[in-house]
Amino acid sequence: MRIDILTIFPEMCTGPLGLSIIGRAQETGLVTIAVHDLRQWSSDRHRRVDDEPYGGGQGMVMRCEPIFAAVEAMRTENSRVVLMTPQGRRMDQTLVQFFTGITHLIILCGHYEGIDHRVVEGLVTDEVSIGDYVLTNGAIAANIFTDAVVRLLPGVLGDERSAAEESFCEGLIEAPCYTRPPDFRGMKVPAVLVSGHHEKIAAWKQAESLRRTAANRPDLLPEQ
Ligand code: 6GU
Repeated sequence: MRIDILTIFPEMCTGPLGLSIIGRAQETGLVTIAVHDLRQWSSDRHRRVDDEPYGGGQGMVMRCEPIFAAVEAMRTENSRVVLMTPQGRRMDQTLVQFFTGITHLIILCGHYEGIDHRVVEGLVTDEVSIGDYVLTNGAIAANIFTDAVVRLLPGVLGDERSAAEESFCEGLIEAPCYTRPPDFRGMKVPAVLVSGHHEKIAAWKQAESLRRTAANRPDLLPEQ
């Protein structure tokens, strides 16, 4: 998979995506991530990428020209052009899985009050929001989207089971986990986990998973 990220704050993406599991996935060639400064495609004397909104109103709007120039320079027949925007479809694991099947993602990071709507109509294939709250900058959302997609690519997680067994895969929250020591300040690891009894451990995990889902995410429980 190749991912091109277009932003006016490239360092907001290169830092976070260059480390840990996503950083290693890039080093081993499982994914290529290129972060581009949108100002490169501004023909404006001052490299401006924003302007005042028609019809008045608060803030500035991102201009069409640099975004069309950039996307037209990099897209192919296999590209999807994803706009990170709080007005997009709310991301969940099902949407993330859909994007793992795409060979080329171009991610546009919004900023300011918004983006000229001709970009949405003329270039964008998918509008994605990472949740119902507002960020200052789409680059932060692009990191989250990229991380969620790339970690599902074959070979990125060392243990192939990790992605399949984790939270949300079966629609429930995972059971809690523990490591040494068995007693920390009087807080003990549940006895069943150190019992070595695999069936009892599996039953305990199932019950804890249900209990924690009911407490934290009742919306995930199947209808009665
Ligand atoms: Cl994708 N961008 C911004 N600026 N805020 C958001 C978002 C995206 N998703 C949720 N809030």
